[in-house]
Amino acid sequence: MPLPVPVLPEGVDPAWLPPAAFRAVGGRRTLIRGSGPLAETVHGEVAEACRRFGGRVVCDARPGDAAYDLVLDLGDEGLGADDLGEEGFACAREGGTTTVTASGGRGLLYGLFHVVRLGEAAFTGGWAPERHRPALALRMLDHWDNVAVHPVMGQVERGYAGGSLFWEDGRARGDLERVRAYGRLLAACGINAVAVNNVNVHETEAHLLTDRIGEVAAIADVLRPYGVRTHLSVSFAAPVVLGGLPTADPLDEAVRGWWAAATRRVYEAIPDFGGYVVKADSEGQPGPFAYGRSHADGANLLAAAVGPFGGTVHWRAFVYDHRQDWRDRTTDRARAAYDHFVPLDGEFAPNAVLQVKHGPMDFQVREPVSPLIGAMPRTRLAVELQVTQEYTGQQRHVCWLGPMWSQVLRFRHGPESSVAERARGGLVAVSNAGDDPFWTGHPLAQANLYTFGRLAWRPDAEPREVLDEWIGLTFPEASERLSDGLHAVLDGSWRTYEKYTAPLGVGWMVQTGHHYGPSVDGYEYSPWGTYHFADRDGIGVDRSVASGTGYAGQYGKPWAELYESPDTCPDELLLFFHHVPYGHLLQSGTTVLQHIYDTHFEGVEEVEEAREVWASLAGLVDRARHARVAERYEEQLSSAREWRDQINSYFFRKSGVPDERGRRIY
Ligand code: GCV
Repeated sequence: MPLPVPVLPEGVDPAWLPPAAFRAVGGRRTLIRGSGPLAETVHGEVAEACRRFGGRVVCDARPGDAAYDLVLDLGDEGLGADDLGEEGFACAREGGTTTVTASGGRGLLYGLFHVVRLGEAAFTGGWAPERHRPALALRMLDHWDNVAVHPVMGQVERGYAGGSLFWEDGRARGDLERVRAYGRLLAACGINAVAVNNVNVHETEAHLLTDRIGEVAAIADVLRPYGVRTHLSVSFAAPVVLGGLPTADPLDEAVRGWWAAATRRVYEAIPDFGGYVVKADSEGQPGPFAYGRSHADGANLLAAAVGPFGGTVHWRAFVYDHRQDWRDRTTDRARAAYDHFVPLDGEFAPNAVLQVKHGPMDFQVREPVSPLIGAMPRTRLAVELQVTQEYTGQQRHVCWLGPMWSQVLRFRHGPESSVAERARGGLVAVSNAGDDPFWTGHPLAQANLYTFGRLAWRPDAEPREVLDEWIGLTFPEASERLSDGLHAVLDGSWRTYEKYTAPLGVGWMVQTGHHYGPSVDGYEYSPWGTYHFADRDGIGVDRSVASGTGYAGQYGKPWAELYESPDTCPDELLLFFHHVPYGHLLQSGTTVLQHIYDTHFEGVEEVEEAREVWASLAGLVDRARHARVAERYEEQLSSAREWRDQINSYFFRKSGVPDERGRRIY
């Protein structure tokens, strides 16, 4: 039975799967061979395309029974699908027939979406056979969604796209059709796992593990046909909070028994459950430190519980002192994850994955790649990115993060392997989606979600080409003008955002709590370990080995040496690694202070230009989308001006040195 394509509620944007994206697949004679739930999903997709655009689809006939334009073959024969794994697919074109072969259901579905992306080209001329396999087995989204609305953080922590897709009024949504549509969008960009609740596990959410597992199972049921497995964030204190035990000590037998029993019940409800995500001893969450145990002890406790069922524990490495004394210059938050976890390398169970944020701090617009990723060869690591734009404009600003992620994934700590190669435990990102009609608040932020999925599949893909794919799917009738316009506003938007916000890798300077808008000293005298140390003479954090916190020494060659000296440290990270005078000459030839002035003026000018480009696209994109983006550009521009003026005035007042070009500073 074909699985019907999800029906979107009135007014909800189809994002990168509008019906017209399937025009080339419709209008064909298609044969689907093979059976199983994902073959039914594929069948439903093709049937819907045929319903709209003509053509017909036949299931399970023997090849050769008739001539087909498209054969979607779930089996071991044909194009040597045997070494493609569950998710790979091969495709070829011969004698007027395009064939996709896969040995697993997910592979077949990904193969179909590949054909959708190719459009007419999939059915034109001849082309060389192709084989596709994801570089990373786990491509996952973490949702920081609360089941019950949190008094401070709301329904979705750091969510800028309305309410949760999964939860409403303290329960799983009764109607999960939109979640089904989400699963379909995720499959179309290659994402295969979702954690459905916040890593900060409050009391209501803790119960999802036990008496409320049925709600998670209902979500898992609608995601499964799209090849998306469901994961759950759990509280390390669950044996105490839910089980009534006096302790959550990972070495206590009763605690181990409690986790084993609770996990067995989870798998009874969700047989293909992916596993647990854990934030422990981090920003107030409970963890093994309370019992004098290590994080390997903690992670292995849960790994033992999910292990018999094939599950995984994603144990987050975001462990640092969030109650630091700002007067204390010896403690450096950037060092913390490395200091905590490197001594544990080799101690984690094979199904315990250490999930490391890509930078050592917290998703700032510019950070070096975390040294921890290069320092734990005997541990399975997952790298965590942030698609939700907490520090990059909160989906009110255009900030396409593809180029940043691509740099991170290609970074090599040493000669042997890139970050993507070290991420054997997968690539994970905090989702930016919610129940907003455009899914992501800012319609152009959809490009970030799509790009994340595609880079997780192929980390060496050119981000610009991924953006082309997104444009082609989202706007199937896009003219060259529209496509050029979209590139013009998106391609450089991350660098534009960087220009008008915190300079040269120093980070923060945001308003406290919600993290939107400028406040240069917002976190300067706070306990969070996020300082810039600006005074009348200079700015930046000395993280050198010679005179600073020693963080630069956490890298191997060549980075440790490169970062150690202000003369060789890349400009864009200078203030992350060094405290320098305002007159310090950058490699670009300008002084730090003049760079700050110049980039802040430029950043605002670039937003003004982008706003104009967007205005010129009216009539080329649908009205609602155009209006929403136009409205957000007004906000972005006014916020960018505020950033420019606060930052420039702050440094002018501190240093007394005017802009050499005499522009207006307050
Ligand atoms: C879910 C930052 C965010 C928090 C988030 C935390 C984390 O501190 O501001 O909202 O908590 O990162 O990644 O756990």
